[in-house]
Amino acid sequence: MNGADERVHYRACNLCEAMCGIEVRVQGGAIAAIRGDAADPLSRGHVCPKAVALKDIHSDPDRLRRPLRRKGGDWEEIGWEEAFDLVAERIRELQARHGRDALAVYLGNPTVHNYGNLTHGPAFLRLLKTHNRYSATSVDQLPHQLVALWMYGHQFLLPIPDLDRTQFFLVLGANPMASNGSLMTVPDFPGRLAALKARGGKMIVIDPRRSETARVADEHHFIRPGTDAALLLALLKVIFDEGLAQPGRLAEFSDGLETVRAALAAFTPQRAARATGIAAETIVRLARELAAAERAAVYGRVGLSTQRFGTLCQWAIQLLNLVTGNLDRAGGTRVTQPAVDLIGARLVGPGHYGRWKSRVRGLPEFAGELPVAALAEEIETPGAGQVRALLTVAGNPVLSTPNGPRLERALGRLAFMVSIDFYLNETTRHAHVILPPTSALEHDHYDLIFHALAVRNTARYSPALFAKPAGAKHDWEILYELGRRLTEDRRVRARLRLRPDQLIDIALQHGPYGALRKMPQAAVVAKVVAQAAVARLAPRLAELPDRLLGAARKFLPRASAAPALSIAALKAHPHGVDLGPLQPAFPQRLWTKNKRIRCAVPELLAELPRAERELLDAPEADGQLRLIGRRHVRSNNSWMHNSERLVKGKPRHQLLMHPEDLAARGIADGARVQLSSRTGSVEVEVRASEEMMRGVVSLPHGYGHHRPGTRLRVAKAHAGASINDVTDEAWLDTLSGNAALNGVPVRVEAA
Ligand SMILES: Nc1nc2c(c(=O)[nH]1)N[C@H]1C(S)=C(S)[C@@H](COP(=O)(O)OP(=O)(O)OC[C@H]3O[C@@H](n4cnc5c(=O)[nH]c(N)nc54)[C@H](O)[C@@H]3O)O[C@H]1N2
Ligand SMILES: Nc1nc2c(c(=O)[nH]1)N[C@H]1C(S)=C(S)[C@@H](COP(=O)(O)OP(=O)(O)OC[C@H]3O[C@@H](n4cnc5c(=O)[nH]c(N)nc54)[C@H](O)[C@@H]3O)O[C@H]1N2
Ligand code: SF4
Ligand SMILES: [Mo]
Repeated sequence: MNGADERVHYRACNLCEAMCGIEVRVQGGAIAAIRGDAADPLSRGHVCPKAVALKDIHSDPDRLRRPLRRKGGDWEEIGWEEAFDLVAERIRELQARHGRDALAVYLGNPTVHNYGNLTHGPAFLRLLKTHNRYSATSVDQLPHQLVALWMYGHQFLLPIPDLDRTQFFLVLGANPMASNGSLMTVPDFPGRLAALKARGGKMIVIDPRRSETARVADEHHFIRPGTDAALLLALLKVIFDEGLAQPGRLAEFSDGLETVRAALAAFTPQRAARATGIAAETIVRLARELAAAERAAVYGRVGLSTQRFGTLCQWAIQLLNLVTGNLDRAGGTRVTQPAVDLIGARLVGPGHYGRWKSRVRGLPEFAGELPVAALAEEIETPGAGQVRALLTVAGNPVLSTPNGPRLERALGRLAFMVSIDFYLNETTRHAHVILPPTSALEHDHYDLIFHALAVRNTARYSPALFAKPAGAKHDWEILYELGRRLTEDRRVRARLRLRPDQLIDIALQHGPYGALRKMPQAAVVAKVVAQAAVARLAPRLAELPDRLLGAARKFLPRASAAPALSIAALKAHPHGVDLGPLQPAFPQRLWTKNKRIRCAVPELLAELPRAERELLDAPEADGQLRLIGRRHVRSNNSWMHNSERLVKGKPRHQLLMHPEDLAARGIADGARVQLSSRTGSVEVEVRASEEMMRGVVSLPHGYGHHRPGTRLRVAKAHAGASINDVTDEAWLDTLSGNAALNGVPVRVEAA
């Protein structure tokens, strides 16, 4: 191989939220090596073992490259035009016959890791005009967004821990050592934690399992699954009762703190101790330390949002950060200033709640989506509005949503199902047509979502590494092709025809919010006027053919004197650009009408009596085993277990259980056990583990690849069992409708 054949390509890994910069060496058209990009201002050279899987996915013979149509018990490859016509025809026909809501849509997690789906998804979904929209949001972060809407007026005003400056980091229900952070884009968590400790800071972890993150913490406390709301509200109460609340300038634009204080009477440290298993003295000490810390951040993630009182937990976290004066403070928690300001550029709306309810169970919509825990019953239950067709995009709900087997049976009853996905897996095997998009390395990328959730403001554009193969389609092109067949609206069709980078270029030129703040008032006004013009013109631009678009943009006013970002500017900086640490943003960026923070949210206050009954009055340690989930750095949700290099070594999908809990049942370490719940039962191998709290068992999600009819070469040893065969679609965070995937009551018996 001579040097001329070799090239180096820089991009961001899009497999998880950390968006690490990577350096890819290509030799003779094949990837020779993938390593961290030391010049990336955010990730600074960090990568995890999953980065190499980008290559494995790209070259995976299991990855679909041509549309498939189900034919009896088998599949046949068909052409794109035929596939698009067929899908559009079936959707049109079913919606015409049974109404718009007869079509349901499920968007999976990689939707947010693929910017073409983000630039084109919303416009496409709108034209389908269905109320039956579902996504991975309601098995994940819905409570965060709901609380942000209620308190700050916008679902996407999500304060992020300012990890690089904090001195006191209280982590609940998150394991960034394995997950690399979530709603906190934080590549190189280990390095950043080391820096925190080196400057005298402290990390405390609350988790029913002594997780990888708990192991490197200064303190770890076990907590009974699902009881975090009791702990958090007790912390808040101690801070109020002891006169430690010091919201500082936040008090000037926060309403209802007094009402909140008055509503906490029941949540004493003693009663919280009984509920959580954390000693009352510890709760009091943690409250005092949190209040005394100069710069502190309280952070709770998946373990907290996917439990019975998930929304209450996220509210209590916001309040703790607020009353200690840490919200919007350096080293506390702050909203970000992304180069593409999703909120300011109105790429994400503020959201709404409860405008309609799911047909069968009456669960509330949020931001136009219904909780996915209701999808199976919406397919099964006859009547007007019954779901008869389903489109899935980048999702595997059979493995990732509660009571997967029920959903699986329901999928088998659909009149039509189409999946935009490049694997024939546990979910897509039920489709009638599968439309496979290009691999991540065949398209360009800009992290619209994760730049907006990162611990530092940076921007990075990744061009495609490989040219799109002949006869391949990107996700956005698939949406465009379907869209233009399903609508007569010329504007919508024109809008869908624009490439993602053209749309993002317009958004980038709105400029970072941070730059706005530093400008003199007159310049700000000038810029806002200019921005409004751009915003008004942008949809019109969509109607222009490519050739005219470039010309038209020249006449648009440049946003500001500050060097405006653009796709071209980012291309000139292949490692990304640094836009600096998180900046203050409140009250200016609050989206509430009165520009004030709403603390006393009536819906949440109304939850307190229920929390008191179910958490504080519940019999102490009811003897019931509780099931929780976990993640591993060498596994990614449900879809990368066929990368041999990634899963190699001993299987990691055993049920973890405390040795004494095993002994009490006469079960040996390594035995096969039956794990059962109200909804179902799976057989798994059990592993004795001192890292588990007594009475709690842990199983990772995303396994269960033994199902027939898939085209995945997952080695038998790595097939595992699906935790969501035993999670419960009726076990919810009632306020939001988010699935309570953690804390599910279960039994474990020898198989
Ligand atoms: N390697 C890897 N990285 C990933 C993913 C992956 O699958 N693999 N998935 C990505 C996705 S989609 C997401 S959303 C993020 C999630 O990122 P994280 O939120 O960090 O998710 P987990 O690693 O599941 O950590 C959840 C923790 O909550 C604990 N827990 C469970 N129940 C409770 C409870 O009741 N109370 C408390 N206090 N703790 C509880 C669990 O023991 C676990 O340690 O990770 C992302 N990154
Ligand atoms: N019990 C339990 N269940 C959980 C969780 C838990 O902690 N415990 N975590 C929950 C969380 S946080 C999440 S986010 C969900 C994830 O749930 P889902 O999003 O439903 O599932 P994934 O496993 O992420 O599946 C992703 C699918 O997208 C496809 N795909 C990958 N990249 C692309 C792409 O670029 N384009 C297209 N079109 N398809 C692509 C893959 O082939 C795969 O089929 O699982 C949830 N389920
Ligand atoms: S942590 Fe791993 S999977 Fe996540 S972006 Fe970085 S390299 Fe990719
Ligand atoms: Mo997630």
